[in-house]
Amino acid sequence: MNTQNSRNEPPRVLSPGDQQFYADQGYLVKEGAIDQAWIDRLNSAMARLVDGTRDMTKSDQTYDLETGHTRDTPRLRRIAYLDDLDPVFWEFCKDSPLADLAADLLGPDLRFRECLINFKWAGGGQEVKWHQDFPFYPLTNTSVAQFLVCLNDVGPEQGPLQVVPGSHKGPFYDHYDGDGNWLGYIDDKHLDNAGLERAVDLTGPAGTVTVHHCATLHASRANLSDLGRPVVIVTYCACDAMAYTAVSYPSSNCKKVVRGEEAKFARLEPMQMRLPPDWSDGYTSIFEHQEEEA
Ligand SMILES: O=C(O)CCC(=O)C(=O)O
Repeated sequence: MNTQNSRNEPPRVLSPGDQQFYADQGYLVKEGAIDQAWIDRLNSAMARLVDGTRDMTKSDQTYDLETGHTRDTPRLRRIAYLDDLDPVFWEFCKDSPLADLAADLLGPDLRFRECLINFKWAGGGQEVKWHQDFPFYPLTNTSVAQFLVCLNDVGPEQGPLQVVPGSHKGPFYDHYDGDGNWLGYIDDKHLDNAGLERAVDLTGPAGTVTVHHCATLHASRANLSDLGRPVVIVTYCACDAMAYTAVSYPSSNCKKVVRGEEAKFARLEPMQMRLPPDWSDGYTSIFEHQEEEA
């Protein structure tokens, strides 16, 4: 993992202790990382997008509707391509403290990959099964991570993200079944010694940012509470991490440099990584893949 700042610049928003915690544990939780003014703007933009789905009757590559979605009671699992849908989201990805936080963990030369919302709607929002992110989008090195921004307060009853501390130092797991079908999760039979009993819930008030390393084992329970759990998810990577495969949500901003400079060299970590399916003709969402295969 490369959490070192190769230009020896001081961290922008994190402490050296935060950086060390991430390097050791493969995740970090920062309460108050995003201020209320940003959270209000993001919530308003999200509400406008949800409102625009009222007449939709089936999911497409941008809007992933949950069973039970109607005009009067919209229910969604995910909206992708946020940075193209509303300028507030692109401004957030490039100009907010989130990119500074990401640069403190992934390196000063930082590339944007994607921005989406996972909703976990109140009263049943779907679980996400155990998986690692890197097998979905292998790059030449592992300086890539997902940053989740809580738009509501998130407690244990709302299906928060769960991670297994330290699991980023362990193996990459296969996300296929025995017949070579993509599952989008890790089959239970591989998880006996994965340390799931040590998993921790990543909770916090609105404005909390959680980040997990691309090899960290993570999942989340269904949201059976009466309070939704919308999180904006932004994926950044180091500029010298080059993609081996198509990006799931290739927005017009995908791969733009948001901090520092474009890379002159690719940095390669030795690895043997089973490639995901080719999504260059379109990706739907992890919820759909996991549901199909369940
Ligand atoms: O929204 C969640 O709880 C899980 C997010 C996640 O792991 C994913 O979308 O890949």
